[in-house]
Amino acid sequence: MDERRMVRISKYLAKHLRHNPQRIGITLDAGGWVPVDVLLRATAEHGFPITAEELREVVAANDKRRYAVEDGRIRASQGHSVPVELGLPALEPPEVLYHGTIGRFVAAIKKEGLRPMNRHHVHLSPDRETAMRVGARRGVPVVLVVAAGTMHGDGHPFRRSDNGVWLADLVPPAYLRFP
Ligand code: HQG
Repeated sequence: MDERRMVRISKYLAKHLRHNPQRIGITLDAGGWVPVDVLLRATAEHGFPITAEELREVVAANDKRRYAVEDGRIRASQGHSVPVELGLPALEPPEVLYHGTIGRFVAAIKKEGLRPMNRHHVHLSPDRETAMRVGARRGVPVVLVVAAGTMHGDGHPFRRSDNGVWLADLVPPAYLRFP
C-alpha cells in the first residue's frame, strides 16, 4: 500500500474510532472496541471500503501504533472525544514529561494549566523530540516541561496509553516549566 493510502485510512479510522462512530453506523463498546468485521462492513457501506489486509497493515505499520487489535476487535489506543473507558491502570510516571504546544496558547496555559480541551486527557510525551512533533502539528512548537514525579507525589494520577502516550486529567500551572 502506498503511504498516501495508509495515511488516509489511518485518518478515517481516527475519525470513526475516536470521534464519530455513528457517522458510519457503528457503536463502540464501553472500552472503545468494535469487532473488526463490523468495522470493515461499515466502511464498505459508507463509501470508503477498506480490506482486511489493508487494516492489518495500517495497524501494524502505523508510526504511532494508534490502533490496537485484540480478539477480533479494534480500538483507538488514545485520543477519543466520545466517552470511552480505556481501563488503563494508574502508573508512576517518570520524573519529567513534556508537552508540545504553540506560543499562542502559552498565556492561557500559564493561567489555567493544561486542560484536556476536546479530549479526555491532557497528552504528555516521554521525550522532548516527541513533544516537538506534537506541537509542530499546529505551528512553531513550544515545549513545556511537566514535573510529573512531583505531581504524582502530590496525588495526581497518571496513565499510559497502549502506544506510550502519558495521560493526565489536568496539569496545574505550578507543575509546568515554560521555556
Ligand atoms: C492546548 C496527536 C489553551 C494544548 C498527538 C494543545 C498527541 C490549551 C491543544 C495527541 C490549554 C489541545 C494530542 C489551555 C491545553 N488553554 N490551550 N488551558 N491546555 N491547551 O489535539 O496534546 O496523531 O487535543 O497545548 O501526537 O496537541 O491524534 O492535544 O495544543 O498525542 O494520534 O490545546 O494528538 O496524536 O489539542 O495532541 P489536542 P495535543 P494523534
